[in-house]
Amino acid sequence: MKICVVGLGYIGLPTAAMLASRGHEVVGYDVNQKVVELVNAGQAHFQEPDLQMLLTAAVTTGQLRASTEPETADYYIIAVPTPVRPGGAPDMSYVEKASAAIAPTLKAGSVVILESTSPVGSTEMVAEVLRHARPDLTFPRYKEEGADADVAVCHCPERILPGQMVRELVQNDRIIGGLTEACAQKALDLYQEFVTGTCYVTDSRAAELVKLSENAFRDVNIAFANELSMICDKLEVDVWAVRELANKHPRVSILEPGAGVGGHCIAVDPWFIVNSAPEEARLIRMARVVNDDKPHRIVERVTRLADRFKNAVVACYGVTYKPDVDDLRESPALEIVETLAKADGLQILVCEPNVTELPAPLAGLNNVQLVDAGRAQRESDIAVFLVGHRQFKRLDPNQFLNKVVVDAIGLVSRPNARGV
Ligand code: SAJ
Repeated sequence: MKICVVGLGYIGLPTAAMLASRGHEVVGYDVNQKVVELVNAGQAHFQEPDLQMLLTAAVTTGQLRASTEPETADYYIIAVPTPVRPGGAPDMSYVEKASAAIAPTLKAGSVVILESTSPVGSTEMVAEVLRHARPDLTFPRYKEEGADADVAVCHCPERILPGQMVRELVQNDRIIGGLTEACAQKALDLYQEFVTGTCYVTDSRAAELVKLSENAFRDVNIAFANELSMICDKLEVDVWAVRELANKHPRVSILEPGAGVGGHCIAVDPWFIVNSAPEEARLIRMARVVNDDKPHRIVERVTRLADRFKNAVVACYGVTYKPDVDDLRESPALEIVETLAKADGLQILVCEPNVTELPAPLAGLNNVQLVDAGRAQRESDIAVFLVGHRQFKRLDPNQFLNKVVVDAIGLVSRPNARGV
């Protein structure tokens, strides 16, 4: 089978390498020349466990190559960004451009699969763009079964967790949403080859909303935990004790409060639901507001505590969007550190084992330094724990007994509940 993967980013690159490792001829199409060169040189352009190994094998065996031009294929997998515009509307321009770019290369029998997380109706939009560009071919319409179209169009949303992408690509269950049942069947044939989880077949709109619901569910549940942490701060109760003990109930499972919600998915996708159903999506919208507010609360707390010192030295542990990744996208920890760095009179020590230099918003600020954990501990007045990297979990909590600590992630202050 020949497969054209459109977009060699966080989802497209592991997917392309995986499909190549299963013996398919894969061409990765990306508009970014630098990414194409790196992939052709067998180099991943971001860190992800096992990805480099998979990619090296795929490129050296010649099963995977990258190009700045799309090529005619049996299957097309679109994995391009779907960001949110200020105000909450989705920016579907990358999907539209990707669809327009592949349209001239389609042949009768091609299957086009949208994997990018997208608002309800997007798969129909892709079919519309293709139909407009290729009047010589027939395309399916939503739930219009009957005569087979020349080209099948589906939505099979990606569901892989950064940090575990390669494993989850194979093991996770998949949702296969066809514009028609015949479309879904064709996509199913591809996914069943490499997915060891179950593939569930549904229609494209349901598949779109399933994916959005997964991330909105997580956002709402994290918002509950973050709101609880703010309530606990106000009432001077230890949120970690409350969470631990409430979770002893057989039907309660409170997620972890933290610095806020980051990454390119959970902080973005709920807006697609809110934008499509603004009157109805009240809880989902409020969860976004609560999670977006969390970094401000942490900044307020640190600056209030820093007033006790003259030119306080603040050690910030972690700037990535979550533990054990080097990804800084939409990172609430980075937002917190940046705001503190721009506040008056604070010296900031950044301890982040997953980066080798200060990230862009902090580089060049003369009150900010990237330091190791030892120096951060020795030289700081205030320790602010923002991301629970595995290196930080090995720190001895006793080292921080004589410091002012703001522990957003329960790293050193997490109590053990005593069961008697
Ligand atoms: N977080 C908390 N408390 C928690 C769990 C997470 O504050 O208890 C924070 C993290 O620190 C991070 C953010 O939430 O800032 C999101 O992290 P995450 O690990 O929950 O999820 P992502 O964004 O890395 O990946 C999600 C996953 N979706 C779900 O778990 C429902 C993944 O499976 C999706 O493929 C991915 O979004 C995506 O691409 O949509």
